[in-house]
Amino acid sequence: MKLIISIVNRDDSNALVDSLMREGYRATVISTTGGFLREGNATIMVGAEDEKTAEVLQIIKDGCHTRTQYVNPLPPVMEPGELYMPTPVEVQVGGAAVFVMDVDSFHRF
Ligand code: 2BA
Ligand code: 2BA
Repeated sequence: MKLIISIVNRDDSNALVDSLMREGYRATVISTTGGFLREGNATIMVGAEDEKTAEVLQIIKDGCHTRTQYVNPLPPVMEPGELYMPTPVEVQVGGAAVFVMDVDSFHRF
């Protein structure tokens, strides 16, 4: 069995979970925050049989869209009297950051 952990844009998470459910997978959704943008995203955990991994990855790939977002970088250390004009930088956000892990055992009690 594998545990597939995917960090996705919050806007994509509902439709993605719907797609996973439609295909008979089980999932758990956790509300998370990205360390860089400090914006809410969603972490979706799917426990699935090894041979189903490719299909789960394909559903995630199909359900997540890459976006361009502009962020203001953290300001540098300033001397008194210095002026800092923030210049937004472009970052690519999403589709999904996915980790696949081996599961030693799975129990339901
Ligand atoms: P954030 O940390 O908020 O990052 C949002 C996007 O900002 C990233 O998109 C990436 O394009 C950019 N970014 C992040 N850290 C950066 C840095 N140090 N320098 C320059 N640009 C940076 P994604 O790579 O698609 O990641 C989306 C979210 O997935 C991330 O949100 C984070 O919550 C998670 N994530 C991505 N890679 C991860 C990893 N290796 N470990 C844990 N979480 C990860
Ligand atoms: P839920 O997804 O809200 O599922 C609640 C209960 O509904 C499940 O209880 C199960 O009896 C049923 N169920 C869920 N998905 C189903 C499906 N695709 N087909 C038929 N029945 C389904 P539990 O199996 O005891 O799961 C309780 C909670 O544990 C789940 O809440 C989910 O958050 C998590 N979970 C269970 N198995 C998981 C897995 N393989 N991967 C990720 N999360 C899992």
